[in-house]
Amino acid sequence: MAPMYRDREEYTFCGICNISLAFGLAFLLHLFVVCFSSEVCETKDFRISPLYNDAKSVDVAFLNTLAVNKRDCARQCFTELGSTCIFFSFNNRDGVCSVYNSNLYLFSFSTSNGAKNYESVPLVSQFDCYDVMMNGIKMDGVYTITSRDNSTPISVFCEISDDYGWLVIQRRSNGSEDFFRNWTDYKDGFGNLENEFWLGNTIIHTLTSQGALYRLRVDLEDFEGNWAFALYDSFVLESEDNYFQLVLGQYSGDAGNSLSYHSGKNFSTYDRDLDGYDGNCASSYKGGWWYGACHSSNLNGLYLAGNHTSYANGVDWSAWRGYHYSAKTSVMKIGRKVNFVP
Ligand SMILES: [Ca+2]
Repeated sequence: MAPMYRDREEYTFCGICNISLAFGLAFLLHLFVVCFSSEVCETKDFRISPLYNDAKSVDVAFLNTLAVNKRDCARQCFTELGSTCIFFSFNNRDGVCSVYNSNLYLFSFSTSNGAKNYESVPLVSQFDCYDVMMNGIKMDGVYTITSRDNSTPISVFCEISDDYGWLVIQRRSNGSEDFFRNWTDYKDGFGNLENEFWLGNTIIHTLTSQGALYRLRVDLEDFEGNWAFALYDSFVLESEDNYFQLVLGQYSGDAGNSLSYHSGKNFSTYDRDLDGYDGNCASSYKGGWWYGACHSSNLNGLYLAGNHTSYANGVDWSAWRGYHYSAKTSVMKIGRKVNFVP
């Protein structure tokens, strides 16, 4: 049985002409009417579409009609399209119901006019790890998602729980990867998604600018096996034109807040000094980060494995273990903000 997600609704309609079954039976029995006389039922999961806050290209509906409520709209979608009904939009104010059979990544709907959009699960296109989870995936691992802007397939590592999916943008766990890298490496990403990596500033920018809102969670582990976390209730990485500037929301957690200082700061690397300091923070502290003058956290610093005598150049989170302790594990991950009222 499929898990029940909080924003997921099951619709079952009987007496629908299931196209493949109808033609199959019609061929065998030479009776097209069997499609309507047999009790053919169609069941599908739909979820309210969380993504389409902005209005870009709007696809042409298969049918625009009127419905008394969303269930009636769903019924009309099933009646018209059968199993190819994958999306419907219903506006409570004027009763306008639009039904679609196109690929989801073509859609971009405004919800400002009061319409709510429902998409079938599994999704035709998954835009992040929340979608991967919604499609029924239950294991952590590398999955392919599709960016909404240019439809480019992207491999990402998803951490999946029962009702949530995090997309990992950074992992340190054993020091196998060199993180003292140049602007281009941080821009394009490096490392191994199953091990240590930086996903890449361009991809992170693309993900956080595709119309959905994201949170950032930072998980830290010391060499005694203690974990701490920091959660930021919004997270955006600006474009390269804006120097991959970090924009963070409110902090919560038990690791201490060592990232808000970096909100509004440019990304800097040793070969691209965009920090707010006379010297070169990236060179001094051996990482790529949103340095100011210079930092309160340095999770892309040297993997110094615990206590270090050098100052502030390790995988440091100052509010947690100060400037002389380099974490065993650091995981930075983004998750879509989900707040559905179907
Ligand atoms: Ca500088």
